[in-house]
Amino acid sequence: MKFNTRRVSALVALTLAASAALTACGSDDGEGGGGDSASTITFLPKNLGNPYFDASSTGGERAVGEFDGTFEEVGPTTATPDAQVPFINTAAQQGVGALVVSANDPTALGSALEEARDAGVKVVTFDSDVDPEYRDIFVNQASAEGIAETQVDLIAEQIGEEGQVAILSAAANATNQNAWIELMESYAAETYPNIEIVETVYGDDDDQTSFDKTAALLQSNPELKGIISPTTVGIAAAARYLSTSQYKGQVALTGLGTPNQMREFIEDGTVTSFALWNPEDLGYLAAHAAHALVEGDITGEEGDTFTAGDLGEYTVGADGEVLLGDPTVFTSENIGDFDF
Ligand code: RAM
Repeated sequence: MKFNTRRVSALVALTLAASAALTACGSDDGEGGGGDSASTITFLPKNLGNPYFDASSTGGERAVGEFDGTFEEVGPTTATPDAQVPFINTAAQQGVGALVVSANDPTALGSALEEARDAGVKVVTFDSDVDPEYRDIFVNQASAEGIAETQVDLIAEQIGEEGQVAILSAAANATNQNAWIELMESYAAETYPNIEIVETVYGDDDDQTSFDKTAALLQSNPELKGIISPTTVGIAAAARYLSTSQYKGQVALTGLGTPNQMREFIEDGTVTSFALWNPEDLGYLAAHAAHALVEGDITGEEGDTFTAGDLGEYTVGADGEVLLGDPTVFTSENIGDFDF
Protein backbone atom coordinates (compact mmCIF):
# COMPACT_ATOMS: atom_id res chain seq x y z
CA MET A 1 0.00 0.00 0.00
CA LYS A 2 1.03 3.57 -0.60
CA PHE A 3 0.99 4.39 3.10
CA ASN A 4 3.32 1.54 4.00
CA THR A 5 5.67 2.34 1.18
CA ARG A 6 6.20 5.84 2.41
CA ARG A 7 6.49 4.87 6.05
CA VAL A 8 9.13 2.31 5.29
CA SER A 9 11.00 4.81 3.15
CA ALA A 10 10.99 7.41 5.91
CA LEU A 11 12.23 4.82 8.37
CA VAL A 12 15.02 3.85 6.02
CA ALA A 13 15.91 7.51 5.58
CA LEU A 14 16.25 7.82 9.35
CA THR A 15 18.37 4.69 9.50
CA LEU A 16 20.60 6.05 6.77
CA ALA A 17 20.92 9.37 8.50
CA ALA A 18 21.82 7.69 11.77
CA SER A 19 24.30 5.17 10.49
CA ALA A 20 25.24 6.45 7.04
CA ALA A 21 24.95 2.80 6.10
CA LEU A 22 24.07 1.95 2.53
CA THR A 23 21.30 -0.34 3.60
CA ALA A 24 19.20 -1.74 0.82
CA CYS A 25 16.41 0.76 1.24
CA GLY A 26 13.83 -0.37 -1.20
CA SER A 27 10.27 -1.00 -0.39
CA ASP A 28 7.50 -1.57 -2.79
CA ASP A 29 3.82 -1.48 -2.61
CA GLY A 30 3.37 -4.95 -3.93
CA GLU A 31 0.81 -3.80 -6.48
CA GLY A 32 1.25 -5.41 -9.85
CA GLY A 33 4.46 -6.27 -11.65
CA GLY A 34 5.34 -9.08 -9.24
CA GLY A 35 7.97 -6.87 -7.56
CA ASP A 36 10.89 -7.62 -9.90
CA SER A 37 13.48 -4.85 -9.93
CA ALA A 38 13.42 -4.09 -13.64
CA SER A 39 9.75 -3.19 -13.52
CA THR A 40 10.24 -0.91 -10.52
CA ILE A 41 9.90 2.83 -10.94
CA THR A 42 11.53 4.51 -7.94
CA PHE A 43 10.53 8.06 -7.05
CA LEU A 44 13.15 10.11 -5.18
CA PRO A 45 11.73 13.52 -4.24
CA LYS A 46 13.76 16.37 -2.69
CA ASN A 47 12.40 15.36 0.69
CA LEU A 48 9.70 13.22 2.28
CA GLY A 49 6.93 14.76 4.37
CA ASN A 50 6.36 17.53 1.82
CA PRO A 51 2.71 17.53 0.67
CA TYR A 52 3.81 18.66 -2.80
CA PHE A 53 5.81 15.46 -3.25
CA ASP A 54 3.11 13.37 -1.60
CA ALA A 55 0.89 14.57 -4.44
CA SER A 56 3.49 13.91 -7.17
CA SER A 57 4.05 10.40 -5.79
CA THR A 58 0.31 9.76 -5.74
CA GLY A 59 0.25 10.61 -9.46
CA GLY A 60 3.33 8.46 -10.08
CA GLU A 61 1.82 5.51 -8.28
CA ARG A 62 -1.39 5.83 -10.26
CA ALA A 63 0.56 5.77 -13.54
CA VAL A 64 2.66 2.77 -12.48
CA GLY A 65 -0.56 0.92 -11.62
CA GLU A 66 -1.77 1.55 -15.15
CA PHE A 67 1.21 -0.14 -16.78
CA ASP A 68 1.42 -2.86 -14.13
CA GLY A 69 4.84 -1.98 -12.79
CA THR A 70 6.01 -1.65 -9.19
CA PHE A 71 5.98 1.77 -7.59
CA GLU A 72 8.46 2.74 -4.90
CA GLU A 73 9.12 6.04 -3.14
CA VAL A 74 12.33 6.64 -1.20
CA GLY A 75 13.94 9.83 0.01
CA PRO A 76 15.53 11.87 2.76
CA THR A 77 13.75 13.88 5.41
CA THR A 78 16.00 16.88 4.77
CA ALA A 79 16.17 18.51 1.34
CA THR A 80 19.92 18.21 0.67
CA PRO A 81 21.80 16.60 -2.24
CA ASP A 82 24.07 14.59 0.07
CA ALA A 83 21.05 12.97 1.63
CA GLN A 84 19.74 11.93 -1.81
CA VAL A 85 22.91 10.19 -3.02
CA PRO A 86 22.62 6.93 -0.95
CA PHE A 87 19.14 6.37 -2.36
CA ILE A 88 20.47 6.64 -5.91
CA ASN A 89 23.26 4.17 -5.11
CA THR A 90 20.81 1.70 -3.63
CA ALA A 91 18.46 1.93 -6.60
CA ALA A 92 21.42 1.24 -8.90
CA GLN A 93 22.44 -1.79 -6.83
CA GLN A 94 18.87 -3.09 -6.94
CA GLY A 95 18.73 -2.61 -10.71
CA VAL A 96 15.43 -0.75 -10.75
CA GLY A 97 13.97 0.12 -14.13
CA ALA A 98 13.96 3.86 -13.63
CA LEU A 99 14.67 6.55 -11.08
CA VAL A 100 12.40 9.61 -11.07
CA VAL A 101 14.23 12.35 -9.19
CA SER A 102 13.63 15.94 -8.06
CA ALA A 103 17.17 17.20 -7.49
CA ASN A 104 18.40 19.34 -4.62
CA ASP A 105 21.45 20.37 -6.68
CA PRO A 106 22.24 20.45 -10.44
CA THR A 107 25.63 18.68 -10.24
CA ALA A 108 26.09 17.03 -6.83
CA LEU A 109 24.01 13.98 -7.80
CA GLY A 110 25.87 13.66 -11.11
CA SER A 111 28.34 10.86 -10.46
CA ALA A 112 25.78 8.73 -8.59
CA LEU A 113 23.32 9.14 -11.47
CA GLU A 114 26.05 8.30 -13.99
CA GLU A 115 26.74 5.06 -12.14
CA ALA A 116 23.05 4.24 -12.02
CA ARG A 117 22.73 4.79 -15.77
CA ASP A 118 25.82 2.65 -16.39
CA ALA A 119 24.01 -0.08 -14.47
CA GLY A 120 21.07 0.26 -16.89
CA VAL A 121 18.75 2.45 -14.82
CA LYS A 122 16.81 5.08 -16.80
CA VAL A 123 16.92 8.48 -15.13
CA VAL A 124 14.03 10.94 -15.31
CA THR A 125 14.24 14.22 -13.43
CA PHE A 126 11.03 16.05 -12.64
CA ASP A 127 10.31 19.34 -10.85
CA SER A 128 14.00 20.24 -10.27
CA ASP A 129 16.55 19.18 -12.88
CA VAL A 130 20.20 18.12 -12.87
CA ASP A 131 22.54 19.12 -15.66
CA PRO A 132 21.15 17.45 -18.81
CA GLU A 133 24.15 15.11 -19.22
CA TYR A 134 23.14 13.26 -16.04
CA ARG A 135 19.61 12.23 -17.02
CA ASP A 136 17.55 10.92 -19.94
CA ILE A 137 14.55 13.25 -19.64
CA PHE A 138 13.49 16.24 -17.53
CA VAL A 139 9.74 16.55 -16.95
CA ASN A 140 9.27 20.27 -16.36
CA GLN A 141 6.11 21.54 -14.68
CA ALA A 142 5.85 24.72 -16.76
CA SER A 143 8.29 27.02 -18.51
CA ALA A 144 10.71 28.68 -16.08
CA GLU A 145 9.88 32.06 -17.63
CA GLY A 146 6.14 31.51 -17.13
CA ILE A 147 6.61 30.47 -13.50
CA ALA A 148 8.87 33.47 -12.76
CA GLU A 149 6.70 36.05 -14.51
CA THR A 150 3.47 34.80 -12.93
CA GLN A 151 4.86 35.28 -9.42
CA VAL A 152 6.28 38.75 -10.12
CA ASP A 153 3.02 39.88 -11.76
CA LEU A 154 1.06 38.62 -8.74
CA ILE A 155 3.18 40.51 -6.19
CA ALA A 156 3.23 43.63 -8.40
CA GLU A 157 -0.55 43.63 -8.52
CA GLN A 158 -0.79 43.16 -4.76
CA ILE A 159 1.60 46.00 -3.80
CA GLY A 160 0.56 48.54 -6.44
CA GLU A 161 3.70 47.97 -8.52
CA GLU A 162 6.07 49.60 -6.07
CA GLY A 163 8.12 48.89 -2.99
CA GLN A 164 10.55 46.42 -1.49
CA VAL A 165 10.09 42.71 -2.04
CA ALA A 166 12.02 39.75 -0.58
CA ILE A 167 12.24 36.12 -1.66
CA LEU A 168 11.91 33.14 0.69
CA SER A 169 13.32 30.19 -1.23
CA ALA A 170 13.95 26.49 -0.60
CA ALA A 171 17.45 24.94 -0.45
CA ALA A 172 20.20 27.31 -1.59
CA ASN A 173 21.30 25.00 -4.43
CA ALA A 174 17.86 23.93 -5.66
CA THR A 175 18.02 23.98 -9.46
CA ASN A 176 14.40 24.95 -10.01
CA GLN A 177 14.18 27.76 -7.44
CA ASN A 178 17.48 29.27 -8.52
CA ALA A 179 16.43 29.34 -12.17
CA TRP A 180 13.12 31.00 -11.25
CA ILE A 181 14.78 33.55 -8.92
CA GLU A 182 17.21 34.66 -11.62
CA LEU A 183 14.33 35.11 -14.07
CA MET A 184 12.16 36.85 -11.46
CA GLU A 185 14.94 39.36 -10.79
CA SER A 186 15.49 40.21 -14.46
CA TYR A 187 11.77 40.31 -15.27
CA ALA A 188 11.01 42.56 -12.26
CA ALA A 189 13.85 44.92 -13.17
CA GLU A 190 12.59 45.22 -16.76
CA THR A 191 8.88 45.38 -16.07
CA TYR A 192 8.44 47.04 -12.68
CA PRO A 193 11.13 49.72 -12.19
CA ASN A 194 9.66 50.76 -8.83
CA ILE A 195 9.89 47.31 -7.32
CA GLU A 196 13.16 46.42 -5.63
CA ILE A 197 14.04 42.85 -4.69
CA VAL A 198 16.06 43.49 -1.54
CA GLU A 199 16.94 40.05 -0.18
CA THR A 200 16.69 36.31 -0.79
CA VAL A 201 16.70 33.90 2.16
CA TYR A 202 16.58 30.10 2.24
CA GLY A 203 14.16 28.05 4.33
CA ASP A 204 15.52 24.71 3.01
CA ASP A 205 12.02 23.38 2.36
CA ASP A 206 11.78 22.95 6.11
CA ASP A 207 8.68 24.36 7.80
CA GLN A 208 10.32 25.72 10.95
CA THR A 209 13.35 27.17 9.16
CA SER A 210 11.04 28.88 6.66
CA PHE A 211 8.89 30.24 9.49
CA ASP A 212 11.94 31.63 11.32
CA LYS A 213 13.40 33.12 8.12
CA THR A 214 10.11 34.93 7.50
CA ALA A 215 10.23 36.49 10.96
CA ALA A 216 13.85 37.56 10.44
CA LEU A 217 13.11 39.03 7.01
CA LEU A 218 10.32 41.19 8.39
CA GLN A 219 12.47 42.38 11.26
CA SER A 220 15.47 43.29 9.16
CA ASN A 221 13.44 44.97 6.38
CA PRO A 222 10.95 47.32 8.03
CA GLU A 223 9.96 48.80 4.65
CA LEU A 224 9.10 45.42 3.15
CA LYS A 225 5.91 45.44 1.05
CA GLY A 226 5.85 41.87 -0.14
CA ILE A 227 7.33 38.36 -0.04
CA ILE A 228 7.52 35.89 -2.91
CA SER A 229 8.06 32.29 -1.85
CA PRO A 230 8.60 29.98 -4.83
CA THR A 231 8.25 26.86 -2.70
CA THR A 232 5.16 25.20 -1.28
CA VAL A 233 6.86 24.67 2.07
CA GLY A 234 8.06 28.28 2.28
CA ILE A 235 4.81 29.98 1.30
CA ALA A 236 2.76 27.93 3.77
CA ALA A 237 5.18 28.69 6.64
CA ALA A 238 5.34 32.39 5.73
CA ALA A 239 1.54 32.58 5.56
CA ARG A 240 1.25 30.96 8.96
CA TYR A 241 3.68 33.51 10.41
CA LEU A 242 1.97 36.49 8.77
CA SER A 243 -1.53 35.34 9.69
CA THR A 244 -1.04 35.97 13.42
CA SER A 245 1.42 38.87 13.15
CA GLN A 246 1.11 42.63 12.95
CA TYR A 247 2.09 42.35 9.27
CA LYS A 248 -1.08 40.57 8.21
CA GLY A 249 -2.72 42.67 5.50
CA GLN A 250 0.33 45.00 5.48
CA VAL A 251 2.89 42.74 3.83
CA ALA A 252 1.70 40.83 0.77
CA LEU A 253 2.66 37.21 0.17
CA THR A 254 2.55 35.18 -3.00
CA GLY A 255 4.50 32.39 -4.68
CA LEU A 256 3.95 28.70 -5.31
CA GLY A 257 1.66 26.82 -2.93
CA THR A 258 -0.69 23.87 -2.80
CA PRO A 259 -4.37 24.85 -2.52
CA ASN A 260 -4.87 22.50 0.44
CA GLN A 261 -2.07 24.12 2.46
CA MET A 262 -3.02 27.69 1.49
CA ARG A 263 -6.81 27.49 1.75
CA GLU A 264 -7.03 28.79 5.33
CA PHE A 265 -4.76 31.75 4.52
CA ILE A 266 -6.86 32.72 1.49
CA GLU A 267 -9.96 32.43 3.65
CA ASP A 268 -8.55 34.57 6.50
CA GLY A 269 -7.25 37.23 4.08
CA THR A 270 -3.50 36.72 4.71
CA VAL A 271 -2.97 35.84 1.03
CA THR A 272 -4.97 36.95 -2.00
CA SER A 273 -3.42 34.90 -4.80
CA PHE A 274 -0.67 32.38 -5.50
CA ALA A 275 0.14 29.86 -8.23
CA LEU A 276 1.05 26.23 -8.91
CA TRP A 277 0.63 23.45 -11.42
CA ASN A 278 -0.94 20.11 -10.48
CA PRO A 279 1.86 18.09 -8.80
CA GLU A 280 -0.16 14.89 -9.14
CA ASP A 281 -0.22 15.31 -12.91
CA LEU A 282 3.51 16.04 -12.83
CA GLY A 283 4.27 12.74 -11.08
CA TYR A 284 1.88 10.90 -13.37
CA LEU A 285 3.58 12.30 -16.47
CA ALA A 286 7.08 11.60 -15.09
CA ALA A 287 6.19 7.95 -14.38
CA HIS A 288 4.83 7.49 -17.91
CA ALA A 289 7.98 9.06 -19.36
CA ALA A 290 10.06 6.64 -17.24
CA HIS A 291 8.04 3.69 -18.50
CA ALA A 292 8.44 4.77 -22.14
CA LEU A 293 12.23 4.91 -21.59
CA VAL A 294 12.32 1.51 -19.85
CA GLU A 295 10.28 -0.07 -22.66
CA GLY A 296 12.61 1.43 -25.26
CA ASP A 297 9.70 3.33 -26.87
CA ILE A 298 11.73 6.54 -26.54
CA THR A 299 15.36 7.44 -25.83
CA GLY A 300 14.87 11.05 -24.76
CA GLU A 301 15.77 12.48 -28.17
CA GLU A 302 14.07 15.68 -29.27
CA GLY A 303 10.94 14.77 -31.23
CA ASP A 304 10.31 11.45 -29.42
CA THR A 305 6.63 11.02 -28.58
CA PHE A 306 4.87 8.94 -25.94
CA THR A 307 1.42 8.63 -24.44
CA ALA A 308 1.00 9.54 -20.77
CA GLY A 309 -2.24 7.72 -19.95
CA ASP A 310 -5.21 10.04 -19.64
CA LEU A 311 -3.02 13.17 -20.04
CA GLY A 312 -2.55 12.22 -23.68
CA GLU A 313 0.45 12.46 -25.99
CA TYR A 314 3.67 14.35 -25.20
CA THR A 315 6.68 15.22 -27.33
CA VAL A 316 10.23 15.46 -26.02
CA GLY A 317 11.61 18.93 -26.68
CA ALA A 318 15.12 20.39 -26.82
CA ASP A 319 17.57 19.16 -24.14
CA GLY A 320 15.33 16.18 -23.38
CA GLU A 321 12.66 18.33 -21.80
CA VAL A 322 8.96 17.46 -21.57
CA LEU A 323 6.60 20.24 -20.51
CA LEU A 324 3.48 19.58 -18.42
CA GLY A 325 1.66 22.87 -19.05
CA ASP A 326 0.85 26.30 -17.66
CA PRO A 327 0.65 27.12 -13.95
CA THR A 328 -2.75 27.93 -12.43
CA VAL A 329 -3.38 31.05 -10.32
CA PHE A 330 -5.47 30.40 -7.19
CA THR A 331 -7.68 33.02 -5.51
CA SER A 332 -10.73 32.94 -3.23
CA GLU A 333 -12.80 32.57 -6.40
CA ASN A 334 -11.43 29.23 -7.57
CA ILE A 335 -9.53 27.61 -4.67
CA GLY A 336 -12.58 25.56 -3.72
CA ASP A 337 -12.32 23.71 -7.03
CA PHE A 338 -8.97 22.12 -6.15
CA ASP A 339 -7.98 19.35 -3.77
CA PHE A 340 -4.22 18.74 -3.64
C1 RAM B 1 8.50 22.73 -3.00
C2 RAM B 1 9.72 22.16 -3.64
C3 RAM B 1 9.50 21.88 -5.12
C4 RAM B 1 8.86 23.06 -5.83
C5 RAM B 1 7.58 23.43 -5.14
C6 RAM B 1 6.93 24.64 -5.78
O1 RAM B 1 7.58 21.72 -2.70
O2 RAM B 1 10.77 23.07 -3.46
O3 RAM B 1 10.75 21.60 -5.72
O4 RAM B 1 8.61 22.79 -7.17
O5 RAM B 1 7.87 23.74 -3.78
